[in-house]
Amino acid sequence: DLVPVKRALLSVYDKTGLVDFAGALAKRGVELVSTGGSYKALKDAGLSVLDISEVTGFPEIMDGRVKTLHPAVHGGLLSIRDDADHRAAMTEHGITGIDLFCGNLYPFEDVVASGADYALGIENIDIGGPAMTRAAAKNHAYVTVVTDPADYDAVIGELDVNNGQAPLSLRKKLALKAFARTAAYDAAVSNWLAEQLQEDNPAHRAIGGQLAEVMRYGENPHQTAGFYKTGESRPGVATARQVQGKTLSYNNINDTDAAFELVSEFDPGRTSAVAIIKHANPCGVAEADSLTDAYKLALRCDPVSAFGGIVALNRTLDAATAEEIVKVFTEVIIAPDADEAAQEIIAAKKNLRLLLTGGLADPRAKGLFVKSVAGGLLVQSRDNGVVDDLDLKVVTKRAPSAREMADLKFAFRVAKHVKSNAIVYARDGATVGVGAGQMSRVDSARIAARKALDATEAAGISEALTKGCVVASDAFFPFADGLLSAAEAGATAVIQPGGSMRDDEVIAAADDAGLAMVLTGMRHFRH
Ligand code: 93A
Repeated sequence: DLVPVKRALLSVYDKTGLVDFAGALAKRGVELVSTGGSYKALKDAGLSVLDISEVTGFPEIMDGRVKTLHPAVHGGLLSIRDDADHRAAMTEHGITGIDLFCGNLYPFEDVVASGADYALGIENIDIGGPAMTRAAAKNHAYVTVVTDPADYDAVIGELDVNNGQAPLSLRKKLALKAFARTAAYDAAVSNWLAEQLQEDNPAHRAIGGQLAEVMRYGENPHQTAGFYKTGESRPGVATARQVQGKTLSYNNINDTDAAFELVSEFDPGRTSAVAIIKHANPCGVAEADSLTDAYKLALRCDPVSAFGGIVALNRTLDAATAEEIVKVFTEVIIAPDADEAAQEIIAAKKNLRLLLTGGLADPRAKGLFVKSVAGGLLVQSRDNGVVDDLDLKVVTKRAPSAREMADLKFAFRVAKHVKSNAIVYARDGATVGVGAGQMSRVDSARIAARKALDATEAAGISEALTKGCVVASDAFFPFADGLLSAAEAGATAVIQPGGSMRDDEVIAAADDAGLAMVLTGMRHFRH
């Protein structure tokens, strides 16, 4: 499993640690070969080194575009050392084996991140570097590939404990790292190109994230997890500044995203909105004149579930609202901003995370939504439908009152962010019961009604919160039963997409029950 390292090829853009590493190799009897700038750095440091053109017998041409793309290089990296035919080819063409490749690539990501124009971006796409990296990584049975200066010391350490030879375990580990690097590099190139061409490139963007963080575990402690960032500027959990608190867990990130995407539906120029999220579903959402009122109303919907929840706000967090939030055990607060007094109040709760996004996410923005299935990825455009843009049709004899209409829009806005089947009861700009994630719509309706009764009881009020409320459904009522169970609970108006084969039956039932009903023509499934 040990391979002697006799010849090394070094071709790095980032020359950090290069001279020390090459010097350490030379001291151990390794012959050095190098390219242009790397060669110069080594030579200047007094090391004995061969220029790559002495190996290829070919000059560097076309402004360096072709300097290492040569059979003498790739034959040296790819040959199977104990294969007779490969050995014969090496002898015939005068190819010497390269046992170690040390390389890092043109800084394409940095160059485009700093706003380079098209031509400069293209020029910074490294071709020869990834080719050598991949060749060396493929042939890790014989070759050690070093792509990260952070690994230089460890490689020398391994050579020392193994008599100048590289062990297979090291070569394998470094090969994996090398392929991960070239994969990320090509993903960055394709993402940039898609952006330049203003093309939506689902496959590329889906896999184009950069590993930003390795989490302690995933959804459960026996699962590993990482957070990949796509580099999109959308305000939210991936781009927010964490002001304080422990690092976010996998579930925290997922729930915080759901919470912030939901409050981003509420225009801060019109209203204050608060969402409290548990397990990616809202256990209370409200809008009001002040954030404090909105928070209290959101909490009223399901104070039991709000324990350990995520709170998202659509306006700058103020001290009065912060005082209310810290009364309940809360995992994360996310808001566009927080004033100083509010931050002081939050600071007293050391573990409570506070994330500031600098703004809200545009609910109408295009974007991608990725989900994995066995053996594949499902990619769809994000659900960017907004109820204000829809052509709402009143289909019942009675039209909703202005108050009902405002609540219907509110409830449908919220239902979009509730897992299907979603039923949302709302009154006066606040949810009063949420039924989420059931396999039948009528069950979601019953659960929402049940939760509204609990909330009424917890609030210690005599009149049921569902009395005179409205109800929203994320998809059509297939039968009249779900609608009737909402009417029974006290709902007076309904909003739903419509489009069922039995729409006529459902509309007739609504009329019989004296309900006003609005069809949106747009469904908001969320699974
Ligand atoms: O322009 S390239 O794609 N063509 C090549 O043949 C080639 N060979 C190495 N870029 C190439 N490289 C890259 O040059 C390496 O990946 C490395 O980033 C850089 C090292 O150049 P120097 O040693 O001249 O600084």
